[in-house]
Amino acid sequence: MKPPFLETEALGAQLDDAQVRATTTRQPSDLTPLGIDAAYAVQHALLARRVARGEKPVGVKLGFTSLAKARQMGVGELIIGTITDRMQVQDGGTLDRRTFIHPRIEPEVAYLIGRDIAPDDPLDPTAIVAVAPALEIIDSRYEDFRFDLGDVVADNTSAAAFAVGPWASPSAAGDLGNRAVLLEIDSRIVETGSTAAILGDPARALPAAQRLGAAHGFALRAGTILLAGAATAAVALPARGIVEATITGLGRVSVRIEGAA
Ligand code: OOG
Ligand code: MG
Repeated sequence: MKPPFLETEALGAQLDDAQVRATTTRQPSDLTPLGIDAAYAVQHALLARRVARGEKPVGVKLGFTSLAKARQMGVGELIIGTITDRMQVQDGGTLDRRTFIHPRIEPEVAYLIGRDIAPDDPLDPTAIVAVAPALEIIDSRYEDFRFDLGDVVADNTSAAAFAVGPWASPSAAGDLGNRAVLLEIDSRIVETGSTAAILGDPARALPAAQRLGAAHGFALRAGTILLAGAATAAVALPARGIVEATITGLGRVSVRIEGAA
């Protein structure tokens, strides 16, 4: 069932304003849980506002691809969101902690899609032309970082910022099914895991994105960055310092956090 237009726009505006002002807002589910189609409609309305301000979508992200994340947040279904050019920070670049509410950071694998993929195209792993280690900053716009499935989908899957490390060709990167993942803050290890935590093998991210994208209105075009989902639980972003993710045999990516008092 399609949600009423006005309600979709109002919720999109509410979440968009919360992000812009770096303040929390109420969970829609506190009143009535959003159905999945209604939730994606809100997410698309929220993205349309960002696009109207000049932002360009550059990719999609998957959420809850790992058990660690699903357990941490109490949501067990795969979700998809949009990442934009405004959210991207260069590898080694600086993020201002004050632009976020209660940010967390997590190590991910990023894929680069090399050609347009139509919703009913057969699965084709050669559509991936590059792969890289990545960091995602998530920042739920909801009080206490608490949400149900509909809430988090409406909030663009908590997407806030991301960085992608050096791209490698898939053949040079080799099988990424089980590589060690390290998350470090100022050279102190805060999380360890394996790429196997991502859907059993992050190579499953493309088929998952194709399926979710087709179901919920996300285009996978040439040049799309695909964030495959966290390999470990997310950790609170420090007030300042350097956060680095390392994936064995693939490389490392870092961001510097500044701005907090
Ligand atoms: C939702 C986003 C989940 C991931 O990698 O699993 C996600 C959240 O945890 O706030 O990005
Ligand atoms: Mg993530």
